[in-house]
Amino acid sequence: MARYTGIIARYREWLPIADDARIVTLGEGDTPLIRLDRLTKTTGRDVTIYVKFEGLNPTGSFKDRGMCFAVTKAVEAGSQALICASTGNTSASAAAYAARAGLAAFVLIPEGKIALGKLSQAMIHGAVVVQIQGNFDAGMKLVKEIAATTPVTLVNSVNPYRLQGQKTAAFEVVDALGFAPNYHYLPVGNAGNITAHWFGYQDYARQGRCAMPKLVGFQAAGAAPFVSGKMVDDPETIATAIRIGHPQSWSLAQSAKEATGGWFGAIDDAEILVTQKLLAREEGIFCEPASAVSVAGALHDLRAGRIEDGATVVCTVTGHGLKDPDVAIRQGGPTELLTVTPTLSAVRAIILDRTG
Ligand code: AN7
Repeated sequence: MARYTGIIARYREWLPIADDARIVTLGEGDTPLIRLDRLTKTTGRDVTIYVKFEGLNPTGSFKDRGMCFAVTKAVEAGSQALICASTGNTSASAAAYAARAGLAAFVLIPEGKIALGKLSQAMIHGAVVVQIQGNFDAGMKLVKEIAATTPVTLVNSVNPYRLQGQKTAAFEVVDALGFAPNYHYLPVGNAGNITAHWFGYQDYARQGRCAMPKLVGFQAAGAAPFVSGKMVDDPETIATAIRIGHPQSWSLAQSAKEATGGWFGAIDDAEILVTQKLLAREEGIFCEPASAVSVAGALHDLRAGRIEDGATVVCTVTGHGLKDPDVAIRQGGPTELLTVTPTLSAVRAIILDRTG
């Protein structure tokens, strides 16, 4: 088998790219589709649930698919610099792909509201990190204006190439299963990813490769404009990745929902944390808080009887848990980190206590 070299090589015929283009790749994509055996059993329902673990991309989130394509197209256009606003993952991915391409990267992040792992990524890859005293939505407004008047390429998901790259995740699901799931759950912030999945499934459906799944988007309760039907000015959630009140792909995501017969829902912070821990402890899947929202949504809808027996459900888990070590450590609680003298008796006492 040939060496895997990323989403453009794998899905070139489905992407608008010239034959002689210089491809900027870190081997993104080809992420595992993991069946949730233990968690599915707890629902008592006859369904099959898979996680598409996008946290296993090169920078630890699904953004790498879109960034690979957007940066490849930026290089093709002769761009020298990238810019984005970000809740963290986009900045990490932009910084890495910019480094790979030899471009400058400028990233605007909300001060104090980005997970530690993401900040470390943007910094080590050499991006110019600008913290703004405002939220993601304020940063987004700024970078759009700057990109319109300055020679920098905007690589947020309003850049259409981002969604083209990200649609390859839907292709992989169908290629892995041999069919499309009945339901595909995604965490929603700007709604770029749910839109990209709609594009991907549409591409395959048009060629008769699959039927359309219902696309279901879940948000954090404190940042859920798609559920309330109106923009949120002060979004707040522990899932900082999706702390977004003014989604950029508003109407496209509404269309994705309506065209596929899907819906939107919300999960509060307490349930987000419970689900993050469940995935880690019952299935060995460590995701960041925002990513647990898709699985929480599916479990919620299963309990509510909204999904029929026999259904196949895919939940996209968008980012790796190592992105946000602070939340993970707080999830453990003080009683789970033990300190003892380095003696046989002390260690043995703990083990006997916990296995007895
Ligand atoms: C882990 O990095 O918007 O609905 O600036 O990092 O396509 O916006 C991140 C979004 C879900 C939501 N899960 O995806 C950013 C940013 C994780 C994320 C989303 C994000 P979209």
